Amino acid sequence: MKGSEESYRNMYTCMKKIREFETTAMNRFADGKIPGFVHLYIGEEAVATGVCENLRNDDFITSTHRGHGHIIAKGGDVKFMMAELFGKATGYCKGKGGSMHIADASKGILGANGIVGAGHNIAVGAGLSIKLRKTDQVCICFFGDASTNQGTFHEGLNMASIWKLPVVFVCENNYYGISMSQARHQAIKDIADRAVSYGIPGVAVDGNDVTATYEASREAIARARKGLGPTLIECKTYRHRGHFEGDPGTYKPTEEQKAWLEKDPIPRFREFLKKNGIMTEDDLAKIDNSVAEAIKDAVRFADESPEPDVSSVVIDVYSDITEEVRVR
Ligand SMILES: Cc1ncc(C[n+]2csc(CCOP(=O)(O)OP(=O)(O)O)c2C)c(N)n1
Ligand SMILES: [Mg+2]
Repeated sequence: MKGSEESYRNMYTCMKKIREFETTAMNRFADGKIPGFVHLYIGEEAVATGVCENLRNDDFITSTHRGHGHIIAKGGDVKFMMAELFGKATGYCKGKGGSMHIADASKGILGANGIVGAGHNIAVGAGLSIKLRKTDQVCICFFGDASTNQGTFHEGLNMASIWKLPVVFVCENNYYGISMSQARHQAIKDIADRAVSYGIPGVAVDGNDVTATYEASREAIARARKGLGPTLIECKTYRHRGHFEGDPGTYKPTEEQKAWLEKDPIPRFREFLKKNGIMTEDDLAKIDNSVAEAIKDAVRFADESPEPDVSSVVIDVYSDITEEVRVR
């Protein structure tokens, strides 16, 4: 047991917060409250949580279409996130971006992203900026298994390795790209092996064990801060839901789903904390309650917020919009 008690507490709270946010989004989507698409992170909480516990506010992350967990773990505000999902004027993108465009530059959150594989080179850009500014910040690039077949993955790792950029590439291998299993979309088992081509360290860890994601990323982040270059970390995990809400996920074998549910990262960490005398059932229940309250507050805030005014429809949508067009 290497982590501090404070880190363990933070990580339990963070995983619960993500789960509560996602379960609420799932229910409100089913009620018809949330327009557009939502891709939930339920089951994968230990990845974003363990990694981001090692970050500072001035570090950066890039995210994906399945971004809620990354954003919460990096300190995103759940009230503004929920309002954005509800399409309200108080949301992160003033209700015009939805789940896949949430960003918060004040916290180094460089954006969720609907384009699979787009984050790799945004992270390389952030890494280059850190290097040129000579700071000891890092950028974490989160991405899925299927995105490692995109050219951007290979281009990104190549540039980051040759320039020794402070980027940690964190692959969330949940074994599926939509309905296509990993075994059908690539001929390798461990995505971490792809690091060899770029002469950088590659490690595969149990992505449902938050202590493992925390430890592996701690080492990679320390390395990056010292100017020793990038690392590829593969976190083996599983999404409990379909690819997006509305996908029944019938392509996932029942036995496979059952086996992964037994490895759910949250009950597992709960047991670990109790068994090692780090937290009691009472401590954990207090966190559960306060997290549930925070998410209820976020829903209340989103529910009570106004819809965006129609006059704002083109504002912040085009980068070269003129003042004249704005006021019309
Ligand atoms: C460039 C591009 N190609 C295809 C898609 C359609 N698409 C959306 S999500 C997805 C699968 C992504 O799988 P993975 O990278 O493993 O992430 P996961 O959904 O499993 O978290 C695809 C193909 C897209 N959004 N962007
Ligand atoms: Mg995947």
